[in-house]
Amino acid sequence: MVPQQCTGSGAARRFRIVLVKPSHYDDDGYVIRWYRSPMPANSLASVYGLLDDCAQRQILGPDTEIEIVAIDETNTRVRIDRIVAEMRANNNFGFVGLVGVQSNQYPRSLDIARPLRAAGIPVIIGGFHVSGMLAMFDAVGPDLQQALDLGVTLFAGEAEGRMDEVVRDAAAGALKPIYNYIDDLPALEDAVTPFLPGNAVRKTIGNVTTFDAGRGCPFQCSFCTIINVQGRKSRRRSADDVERILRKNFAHGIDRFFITDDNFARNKDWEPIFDRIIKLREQDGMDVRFLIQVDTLCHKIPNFVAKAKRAGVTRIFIGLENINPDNLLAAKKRQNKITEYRNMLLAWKAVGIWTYAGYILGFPNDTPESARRDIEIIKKEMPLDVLEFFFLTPLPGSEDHKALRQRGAALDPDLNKYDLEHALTPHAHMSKAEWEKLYRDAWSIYYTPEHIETILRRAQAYGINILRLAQIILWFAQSLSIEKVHPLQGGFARLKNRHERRPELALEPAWKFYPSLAAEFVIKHARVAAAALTIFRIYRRVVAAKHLPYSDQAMTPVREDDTETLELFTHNKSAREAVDHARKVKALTGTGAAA
Ligand code: B12
Ligand code: SF4
Repeated sequence: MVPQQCTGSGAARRFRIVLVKPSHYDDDGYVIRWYRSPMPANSLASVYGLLDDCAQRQILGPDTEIEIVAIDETNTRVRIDRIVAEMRANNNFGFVGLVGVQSNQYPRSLDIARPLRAAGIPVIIGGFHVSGMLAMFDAVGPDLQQALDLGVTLFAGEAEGRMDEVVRDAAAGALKPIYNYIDDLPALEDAVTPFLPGNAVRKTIGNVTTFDAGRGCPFQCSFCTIINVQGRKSRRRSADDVERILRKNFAHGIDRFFITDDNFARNKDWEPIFDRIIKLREQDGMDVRFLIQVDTLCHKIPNFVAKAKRAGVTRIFIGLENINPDNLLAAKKRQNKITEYRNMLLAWKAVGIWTYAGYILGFPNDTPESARRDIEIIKKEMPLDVLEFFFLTPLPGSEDHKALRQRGAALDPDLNKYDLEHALTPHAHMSKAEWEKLYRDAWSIYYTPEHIETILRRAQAYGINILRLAQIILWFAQSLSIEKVHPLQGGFARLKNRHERRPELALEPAWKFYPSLAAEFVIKHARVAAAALTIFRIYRRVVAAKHLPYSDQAMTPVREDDTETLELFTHNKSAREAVDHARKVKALTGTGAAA
């Protein structure tokens, strides 16, 4: 493994840091890894940037150079034997950092840590699992205790402003068992910006990268981990920081960005940041483009949509979650008002920005029938492009998880499954099998050839680049059925190693493993080719009809009588009540969207 950062060459000692962003195991027990992953990991870039800054400042003194290696396991095999050999050659002077570890990646992280600890190498685990658990519970639970028993150090909270302490302790051989900064979140203005060296970025698909312009969200959704880990207060990077990040990447040919803020609309500096990007685009000729995550009320913020357009936002992601107000209320997602959904989507469409939305299956009032009906309503009445489905999941770090744990509810003990793609708790109206079937079916109910054609026709009418949209639809429509993973976990060309299997599962014999891997490869690629051909034909048909005007129910501007005629507002009692409530608010305040 070649170091990607060295400073102070000629120094007497080298402090070696290996950063690993772990992946997790698929349902057959193999590490999910791709020839190319979609984009660089922001958690890895953040931690790398902070350590690189330590190296530049020579915090261990001029006689000790700091050398950093960054590995993203979603696109690179982690060779534990090599890490052990290289560390041994350096007298174990350094540490391995397991970075941005989510709950579903925690079992894999322990499997990576075990042989490293056996070889005497210091290991630190940071990320949402450790932070989420220590944010919600006073005592260390059995999962974190397992790491502590191995001698692994846990880092909770954010590392901005704390990395010097960790590196100095590690160099002195005095790492503490736990660094807990969860109640002391750092300001981000002028904080070190995320950065990854070229060779860590090359194994991703395109000219896209990620950065966070801010952290924290003011809302209180009960399934959310962000508010308990990153807080409800908006902390953000300055417009100068954002410009620095954009210019640095642009100079390396990267001009597409995913701003990872969970809710950029509630970043208190969204406007100065957009203004600065508008200047970069309109005056300095930097054609940068963005995907941002926003909430369902963002269109009501004056200028937000218009400035997003000028700042080069081409796609937005919205946590729509559900169209049943009683479900939204149960999840404390009070800011999601079904009476605003169409206004919001039409506002984005009016400026030619395409929309991704997340839809959660398994809220308390969902049944297989109601969820199927809801998806059909969305197809007919809402101008949405890409829809993705998730299981309602009690993620460690969320209020839901804490409440279930405290009630002693049955929770699946395998953290590897906490990836929003598994049923983990009993549901009042569905058996586990029914819930799982609903999840699988949801994708095919939404992405029928007819509806793909409708999405493309609508998008064409709004002036959206439909070739790119068709490619993304191919990815989202097929990922689960062909690759058996959620599109957000996907990549290009799945790789598997026979020896990278969960230790609880047996090593498959070579005669069985390799032929089935080869067959799987051929079958998968044949299926992708067939699906691509189908979507390409639809695309050609839509392009051929370009000169014909197109409109449908979903594209129709919001009208006074929508609340009487659209199923979105009439399909059940709670939807009708939400409409009545919005009417009352409008009568009292003169605002609100309902007729
Ligand atoms: C962007 C993002 C994605 C992107 C990743 C894009 C990219 N390449 O970066 C996409 C959309 C692909 C994605 C996918 C998934 N994601 Co995601 N994602 C996020 C998001 C919004 C931001 C991550 C981020 O960059 N955070 C900022 C960094 C700086 O924070 P951080 O990782 O916590 O790191 C800091 C500290 O923890 C600490 N630290 C971390 N590691 C280390 C290591 C050491 C040694 C030290 C000292 C310190 C330290 O220092 C860092 C700097 O302060 C988070 C939510 C969030 N706000 O973080 C969800 C989040 C991490 N994702 C989550 C999930 C579940 C997933 C998926 C499983 C969903 C799915 N089914 O597809 C997949 C998994 C894919 C994968 N292979 O990782 C969950 C995890 C929850 C949990 N308890 O585990 C989160 C928290 C969102 C949620 N729903 O709650 N995700
Ligand atoms: S709006 Fe999103 S980030 Fe904010 S609390 Fe709800 S789920 Fe969390």
